[in-house]
Amino acid sequence: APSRPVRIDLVGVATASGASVRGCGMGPEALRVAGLAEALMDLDHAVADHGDLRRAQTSPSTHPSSARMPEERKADVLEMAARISDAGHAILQSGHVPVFLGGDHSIAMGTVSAVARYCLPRQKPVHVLWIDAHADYNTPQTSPSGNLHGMPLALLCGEPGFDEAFQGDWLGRIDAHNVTILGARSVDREERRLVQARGIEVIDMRKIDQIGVVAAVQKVIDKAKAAEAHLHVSLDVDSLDPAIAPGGGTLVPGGLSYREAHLVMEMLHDCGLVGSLDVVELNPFLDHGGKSATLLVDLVASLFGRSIMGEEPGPMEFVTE
Ligand code: 5AB
Ligand code: MN
Ligand code: MN
Ligand code: MN
Repeated sequence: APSRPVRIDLVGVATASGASVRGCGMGPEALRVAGLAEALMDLDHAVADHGDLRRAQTSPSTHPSSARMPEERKADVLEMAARISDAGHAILQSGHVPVFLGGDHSIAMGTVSAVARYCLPRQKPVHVLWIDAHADYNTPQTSPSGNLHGMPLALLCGEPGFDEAFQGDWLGRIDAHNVTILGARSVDREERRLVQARGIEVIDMRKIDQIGVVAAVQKVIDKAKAAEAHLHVSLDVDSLDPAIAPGGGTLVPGGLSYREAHLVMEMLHDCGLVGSLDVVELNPFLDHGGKSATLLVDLVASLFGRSIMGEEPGPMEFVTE
């Protein structure tokens, strides 16, 4: 029997302002071309595509990487975060499941704040599963690059060090104890210190090698289940091994394998707690013939109930009420 169908709303965010490598602004379109909506509809879900949020004006750059000024990019990121937050909040209010298509990972400022704005007033705790090669827990002081896609978790957890301009619905909305980072293998020195000080759970690649993804993900699921939480999943393409997902601007060797990644998604589906998703950092300009885009679509399909033998292991209960 098929899983309980839900209504899924796709929101593209065509931006690379949080990154220094350009191209992930094309991510949403590549995911569409790879058949995201069709894959979800094939699982009997209803899908609406809201199109892309994007900057009205694009300024030219002759650089292969973004040559735009950091201050200008920061203003873009913040403006976009506010728009994403409102769009996501409206979707959750309608009882639908938002799936945000990045765009660089700075968009999670807006996506997670949408979830927090919706859930927290309803006494629903928000747990975040951050699947990434990186911790994305830098502040402007600790960041080696200044790129905002390396900072969204710190901002969401209320880390000090962000100036007035960063005021917004995202600031400190998430309790660091409700965050798990899965798949990490590149954490900056100061960033590591902060993550440890705040008690964020990091299931890094070594830990995954040692205990396996099943035990790793089960821990996250058990915790979210006990708290009756809304689980938000933020999937960065660079969590995957570069051999299977070359389409990213910040690749790190030694990532999740094809089956590890699918198993994570299958388990997340079965737990029934996932109520929102980000798919970020896909860079079609660097991808090899749609390889990474196709893999991401298949992973999202697994998260929304695709299974090898079509079995229904239990009721799928999304938490959007
Ligand atoms: B991504 C780095 N830690 O802060 C930094 O791709 C990389 O969203 C951040 O995970 C990578 O610049 C951000 C060196
Ligand atoms: Mn990231
Ligand atoms: Mn990353
Ligand atoms: Mn990246």
